[in-house]
Amino acid sequence: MIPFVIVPENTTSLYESYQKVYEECLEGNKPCVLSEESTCKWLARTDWTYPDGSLKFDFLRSRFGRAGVPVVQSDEQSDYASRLQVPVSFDDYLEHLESKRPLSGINAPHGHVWYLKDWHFQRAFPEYRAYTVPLYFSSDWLNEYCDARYPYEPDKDYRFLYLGPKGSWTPFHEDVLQSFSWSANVSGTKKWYIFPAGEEQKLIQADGQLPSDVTSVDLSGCVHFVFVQRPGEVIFIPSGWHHQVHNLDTTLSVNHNWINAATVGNLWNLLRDSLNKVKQEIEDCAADFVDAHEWNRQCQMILKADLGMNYPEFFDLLLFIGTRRIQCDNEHEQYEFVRMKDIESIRGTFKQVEFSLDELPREDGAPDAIRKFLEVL
Ligand SMILES: O=C(O)CCC(=O)C(=O)O
Ligand SMILES: [Fe+2]
Repeated sequence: MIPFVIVPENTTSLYESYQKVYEECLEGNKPCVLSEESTCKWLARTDWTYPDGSLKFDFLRSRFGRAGVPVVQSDEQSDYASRLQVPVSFDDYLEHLESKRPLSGINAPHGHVWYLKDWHFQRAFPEYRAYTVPLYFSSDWLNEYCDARYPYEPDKDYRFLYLGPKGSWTPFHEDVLQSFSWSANVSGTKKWYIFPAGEEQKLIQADGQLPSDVTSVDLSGCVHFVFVQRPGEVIFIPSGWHHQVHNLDTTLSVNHNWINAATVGNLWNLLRDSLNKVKQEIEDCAADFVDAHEWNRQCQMILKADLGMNYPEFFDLLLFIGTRRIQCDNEHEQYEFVRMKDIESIRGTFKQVEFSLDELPREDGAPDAIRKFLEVL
């Protein structure tokens, strides 16, 4: 039995149901699924699919065909991170999906399965409002921050579109930065294998690595859920929960990663643990640095390369969101309970980080900004 909550979005009191889902699923870090009604009005569903749910290839081609998209080979068991992303045109990819002919311009044997992954569709077509973020997942510090800091960079957000044929799949992994993710099927069906945070430890192999394909290992001693996600449904994956995903037919989905007050503690723990590992790894070269500040700067550079975020960026994100919430100039103003949670969790995190501020590079202004911020609160 899968302990998923199916949440109808249109309850009589949206505010009450938002608060309930926020507490049970986001703070409780438990998965849930939103029913098909939560996406049925999306342009992505009305414009892109026929009443039988299949994709309107001609519409997609005429509207978005000239865009470049990233595809990966998806038929081999290979390390997730080391898969090579190949840029192709969306036109060529659609042609390949529809005709089953090899992907044009790519020198790969016939029959290879190509999966279009991590396309920053909203950045590519900002004027086309393909979908709206479900209310329950709207407190999103990460994309709010990216939009303000990097509004014109095509890849600097955490909003993605996926499209793959039957048989394409995503190996076993957890999402970046201890983030939450939601994933909505615009068309098609996905089979999910989902593991509560920490449960993946039971699957560590003799080589110290996690398996990339959990369908080929014995899962009997390991708590996990298998869920088949139908067209239109939205699945919520909690922070730190490993998962593996298979497309059971041609499937187009949109997916966001995000962090907020409910995950920020996990992210801070991840940053701290990862920085300690970086320091241990390069301990031998510590003497090569002129002073502690040069050493700290190098450690933060490696942290950024490893995780995609480091301390200065994390503090900048918190200061940005915290300032906005205090000034109250954000679009979720009516949801006062989330605003209060945001302020409280940022204050709590800054209280903890006060002791790590001397690990920042000298020129970083965060320590003063954080101290000032704590004075205001
Ligand atoms: O749909 C997929 O292939 C992967 C989706 C995923 O990993 C996610 O939404 O976090
Ligand atoms: Fe994922």
